[in-house]
Amino acid sequence: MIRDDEFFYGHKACGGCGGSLAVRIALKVLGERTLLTLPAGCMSAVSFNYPQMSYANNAIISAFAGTGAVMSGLKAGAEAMGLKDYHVLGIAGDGGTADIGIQALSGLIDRNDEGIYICYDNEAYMNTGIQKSGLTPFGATTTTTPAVPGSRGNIKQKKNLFEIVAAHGIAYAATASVGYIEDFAAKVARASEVKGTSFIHVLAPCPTGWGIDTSETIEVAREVVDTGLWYLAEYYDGEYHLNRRPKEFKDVGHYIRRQGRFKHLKDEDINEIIRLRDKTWDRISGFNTAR
Ligand SMILES: Cc1ncc(C[n+]2csc(CCOP(=O)(O)OP(=O)(O)O)c2C)c(N)n1
Ligand code: SF4
Ligand SMILES: [Mg+2]
Repeated sequence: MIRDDEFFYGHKACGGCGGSLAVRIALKVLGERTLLTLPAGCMSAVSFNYPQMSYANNAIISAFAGTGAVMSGLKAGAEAMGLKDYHVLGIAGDGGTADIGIQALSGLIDRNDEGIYICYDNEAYMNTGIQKSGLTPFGATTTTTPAVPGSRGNIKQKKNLFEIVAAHGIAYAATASVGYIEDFAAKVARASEVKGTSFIHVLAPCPTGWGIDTSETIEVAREVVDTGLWYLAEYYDGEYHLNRRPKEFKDVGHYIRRQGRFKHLKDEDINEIIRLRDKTWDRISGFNTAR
């Protein structure tokens, strides 16, 4: 049950932006009494355009590396002011979370300060023109991993951010996709009930950087889950839980071929992506089944 109220509107995100959908839904779940911090990245660049601000709740833009630290500051400030019934929320991109912000995130979890950290993952530094981040997938072309003749684009795999976070012994962590929006909304609600730090890693396609049509965002965000290239899971009570265990995976080739960022890939590269996926599923198939 989410509110009819909108807390994120009038922003300048591109049509079909998956990140802006994640922000909108998270705020509809959490409501008006949410103290939000965002670092540099698309979701702040499109929304803090003086004299306009696109958040109807309390929101601030912070330094690129600082989301986790600013969340602790917001919590301490709210306590000092004697506020009641509020949420502390940090929303940062993949670069702002898995790369430059990882130290502040680790410190936040270590302190176990109460707040929800959402990483919207569009798989590159989009706001500055599509550079590779630690969460860019194998094979993607970016301006810093360009697909020139004889190259596959990015040769690294995504960091396993979900399990890096879980390894801290966090009370609650989850993966999600804007393609399964009810699942994401339910996870935001669960995260908001945690006494301590909680974390959600939501995959959020970017038509501009991925080379898809603006109408394809949701379809692609579902397909990445249905092909097994992204898994929906939670970590709580010290254990991993899988939300979906597809009996059969959808065609990886179809997912790859529809995106401009992968158009240089050959059949053997797609086979490599399938091999890496299968290796991941060999490992995670031992996860519990989620509640
Ligand atoms: C210390 C610092 N380094 C670099 C930048 C430039 N910068 C601003 S946004 C951005 C990219 C953010 O990427 P990501 O966190 O993935 O968010 P996205 O733009 O993809 O939404 C960069 C490199 C900055 N603002 N501060
Ligand atoms: S570049 Fe991508 S992430 Fe940034 S606003 Fe546009 S669609 Fe959204
Ligand atoms: Mg990004």
